[in-house]
Amino acid sequence: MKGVVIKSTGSWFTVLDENGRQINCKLKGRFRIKGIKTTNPIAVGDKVEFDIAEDEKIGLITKILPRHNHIIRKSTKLSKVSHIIAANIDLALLIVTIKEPEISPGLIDRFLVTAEAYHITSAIVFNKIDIYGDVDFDKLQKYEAIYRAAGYQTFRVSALTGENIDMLKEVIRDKICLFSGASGTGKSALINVIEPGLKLKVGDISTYHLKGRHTTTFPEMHKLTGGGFIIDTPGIREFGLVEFRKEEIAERFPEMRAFMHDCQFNNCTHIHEPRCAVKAAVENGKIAASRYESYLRIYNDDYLDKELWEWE
Ligand SMILES: Nc1nc2c(ncn2[C@@H]2O[C@H](COP(=O)(O)OP(=O)(O)O)[C@@H](O)[C@H]2O)c(=O)[nH]1
Ligand SMILES: [Mg+2]
Ligand SMILES: [Zn+2]
Repeated sequence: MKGVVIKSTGSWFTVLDENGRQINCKLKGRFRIKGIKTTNPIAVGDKVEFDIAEDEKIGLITKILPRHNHIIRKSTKLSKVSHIIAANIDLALLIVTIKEPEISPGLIDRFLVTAEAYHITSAIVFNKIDIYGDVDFDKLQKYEAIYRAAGYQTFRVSALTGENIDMLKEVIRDKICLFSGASGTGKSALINVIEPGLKLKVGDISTYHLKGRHTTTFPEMHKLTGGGFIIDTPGIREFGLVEFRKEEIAERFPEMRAFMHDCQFNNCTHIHEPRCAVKAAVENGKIAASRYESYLRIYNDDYLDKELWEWE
């Protein structure tokens, strides 16, 4: 039998089968996944095969089907062992707000770059448009222009008034969708308007800080009535400390990727080299200055262990 893992405690797994039944499963024997040293072999989003005897209530997972991506967390940047947070994510939505709390462009870029490294499609959702004034909408337009030019979809929504929620539902339909973003941006409120039956707590201060830095958490996947799943809780922290080789960072900026082949040197870092097509694109406005600045900051490792990890 086949199914998808919707909940994991590390040793027990809730598997949703093709008929919509939920079965508690254990692993048959020990699993090892080639090339990954991990504390847990299976995570939410994993597609598995399992056996269950007719008179039994507990299933045995016999096989993990190939993943098209997965996100991990490491206890430290240099740690060799990682913890798999979720697998087979079709879309990562970054929830941001122009105000309450104020948007952080650096964090947006770091998130998008990480999603690129994981080969996960991502998009930006601007929530709380019900409280924006003229100045906020001006800012919003600037952000939309920057990220659309870079190749990302953006959405304007309000969990409070329900504006554009139907559009958002359409976007996430039939997908495994991850909701991420800083505390207070309205992730729980949005998930509740998308799927009212879930009744997630809204307005709660993140309990993350109380749990401490290296606590292992197992996110849950919520099935949507309209088809698809939402993975709740992964803050940017759960997105993992991806180790970038410096020379690959530029490739994680789609708009830089589009120009870098025209640089004079094929090992161009786009920082100090002559005849750099990326720098030329920044100078003539084809690449946003803020995106290029984020590139430099990530290149110089400026984000690590700073505000980034203060996200949920
Ligand atoms: N005005 C307004 N407030 C919102 C909206 N969405 C969420 N909030 C409020 O923002 C606060 C944080 O929401 P919550 O969903 O807990 O954020 P989370 O930390 O990202 O899960 C709560 O007080 C919500 O009522 C919105 O669209 N408009
Ligand atoms: Mg929340
Ligand atoms: Zn260059």
